[in-house]
Amino acid sequence: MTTPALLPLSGRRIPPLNLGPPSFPHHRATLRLSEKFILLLILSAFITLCFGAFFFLPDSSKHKRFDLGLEDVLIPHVDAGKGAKNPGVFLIHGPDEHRHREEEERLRNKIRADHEKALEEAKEKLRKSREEIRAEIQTEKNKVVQEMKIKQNKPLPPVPIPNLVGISGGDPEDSDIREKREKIKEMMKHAWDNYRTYGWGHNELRPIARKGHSPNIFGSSQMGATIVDALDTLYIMGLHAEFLDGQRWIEDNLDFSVNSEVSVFEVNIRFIGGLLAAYYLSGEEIFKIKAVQLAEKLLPAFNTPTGIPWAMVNLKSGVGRNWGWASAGSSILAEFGTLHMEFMHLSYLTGDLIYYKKVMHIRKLLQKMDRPNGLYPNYLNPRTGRWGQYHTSVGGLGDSFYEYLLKAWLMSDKTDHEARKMYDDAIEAIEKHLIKKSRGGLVFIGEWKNGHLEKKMGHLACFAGGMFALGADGSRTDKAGHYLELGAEIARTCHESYDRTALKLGPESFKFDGAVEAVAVRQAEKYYILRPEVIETYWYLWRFTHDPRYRQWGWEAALAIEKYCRVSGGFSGVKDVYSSTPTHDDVQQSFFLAETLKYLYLLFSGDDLLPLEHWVFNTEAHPLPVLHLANTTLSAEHGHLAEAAGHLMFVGSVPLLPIQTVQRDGSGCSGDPALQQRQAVEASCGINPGCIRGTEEEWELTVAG
Ligand code: DMJ
Repeated sequence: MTTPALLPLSGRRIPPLNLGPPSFPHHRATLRLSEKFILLLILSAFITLCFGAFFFLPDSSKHKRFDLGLEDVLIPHVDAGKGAKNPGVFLIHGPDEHRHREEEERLRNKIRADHEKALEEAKEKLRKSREEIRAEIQTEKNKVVQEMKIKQNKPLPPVPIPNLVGISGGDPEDSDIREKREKIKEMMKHAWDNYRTYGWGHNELRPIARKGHSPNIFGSSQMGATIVDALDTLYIMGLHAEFLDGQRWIEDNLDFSVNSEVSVFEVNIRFIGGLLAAYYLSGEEIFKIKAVQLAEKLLPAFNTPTGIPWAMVNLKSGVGRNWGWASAGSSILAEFGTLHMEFMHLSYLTGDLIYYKKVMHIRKLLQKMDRPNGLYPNYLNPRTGRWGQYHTSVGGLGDSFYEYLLKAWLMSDKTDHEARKMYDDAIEAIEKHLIKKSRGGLVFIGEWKNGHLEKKMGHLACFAGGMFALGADGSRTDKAGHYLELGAEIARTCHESYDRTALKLGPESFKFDGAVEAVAVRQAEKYYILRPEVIETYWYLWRFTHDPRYRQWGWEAALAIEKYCRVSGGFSGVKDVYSSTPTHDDVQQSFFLAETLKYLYLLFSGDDLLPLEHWVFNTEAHPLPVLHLANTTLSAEHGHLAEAAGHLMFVGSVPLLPIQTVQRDGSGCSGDPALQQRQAVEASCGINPGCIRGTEEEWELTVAG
């Protein structure tokens, strides 16, 4: 039986394959179906190969083909000379001549640019100091280690969760206050719902354009900054469905392996602070895991010759750099000095000392430096370890550095005396050189610029009223009353800066010059971008004094925000607080949900919601629990801590000690005399038995503290 030919075989006969004795010993003019199939396969494989070779081979091999003379076939002919109007100018024939010419040009430019870039890089390398090259190598190494860690996705070891007091409640008894609190909650809902509808996943919202907004501090990726920043506010307001929605987005979408250059400071205070607070409030592990993953991505920023981190870091490459505008390539005091709270919690939660070491190193370095008039300048060069321009402020560029010194002490259950001393010293110098009273009797904080006091106070500096009140208790001899009073004076001045505007909202900065008091003079300083600092100060003063004026002032601000900043798509900043017909800036800042609305809500809540003896708010208003571990660590009833290897504990008045898995009989400790000495100190602290892990350097730090 012959099989009908499927393909015309041009009369050629193909002999049958000799695979054994043929069942029908005869010659055939046609092929069997299976044979045809095999032939078809071979043919199609050949065709695929030919096409594949052309389309999928690397560019360079295509170029080689051109070199072999195929360019005439594959690209239109390029002709110079004779017929050309301008000799030396090439004429390209063919319908796509323009496109091809551009393509060629692009290719040439790319090669030229790559070449120049490589040259520049080589030159740059030669210019670098040994330390810098070493730091770069370290960055690379760390990156590899971190990537491995992340890949392993190890669950974090369990640690005892600090005492979490007052994570809900605070219902006011007074019906008027209850109503006000409800109103603030409604404002939060409006801000969140609109972000949910128009900006979901973007970093912030443009409430008028009704679309996402991405400020450069969060890099080029959509990292949902508003979601992360708002979570704890949603939680304490009891907006649990919204909280869950945010949590799901984080679980499914929040990814830090992105090629994006972010601000180390902003990402720390908003993301790490926000995630840690969400973790402590809700107990959901995912927040802790994400916080740690992100923190690992920030670590390369510390690989500078001095260990003072860069302002920005690329989350993927780990390459860091500073803001172009910062004095002589400096890092900023308020940025590298506002990592302590979050990093201490990271070390506590992971048992990894690296975070603790990074921030303690910064502290040690600052302690060693001379300070003009006892003041910390805002700029420090991370390459040389020298101060940049002598500019000191309690507002932008300096603010939260002072705040974190105080809060490091509070967060350590008041055992980190070193931080408290640094805070007290700094505040004394600030009071002496920067705090003045205006002719009209308003106390303000000026800025020190190259040996001269500028009588200008920023909105940002208004947070200091709350800081002075918070630091009053525990201040040097007989000064508690004084600092509470100073806090109240700053609150009054900042309230005046609001009250003297058309909108009853404060400008970005205001002057005290002759007749002008607490008023912005330059147009560029008249905006209000939904900032929280003044309301933050009202809240702290309310908690410490219960003076009703603070609730009244807070309510005035809330009404003004509602009236002038609310739009149907959310809340927006305004460009001029002195104009009764405001223009909106069309940005709903993430800190509006994290801070402004949270402080307002707390202002109209009872003190039992997030009590200040148990919680310390980071500079983005994310509450972190006080680590009350001093007398409980390793005691019999806290045996579980002893089992959690490599975790941190507070020992009496010293900062943090790393501990090894503790053996109750003391066994397992090294015979090293230094370790034995540590054990002796440990025993004298009432922690017995146990042994301590860590290098000499850490130990010295601990004892010195
Ligand atoms: C917030 O991100 C933080 O409060 C920071 O410390 C300073 N400024 C903004 C809000 O104004």
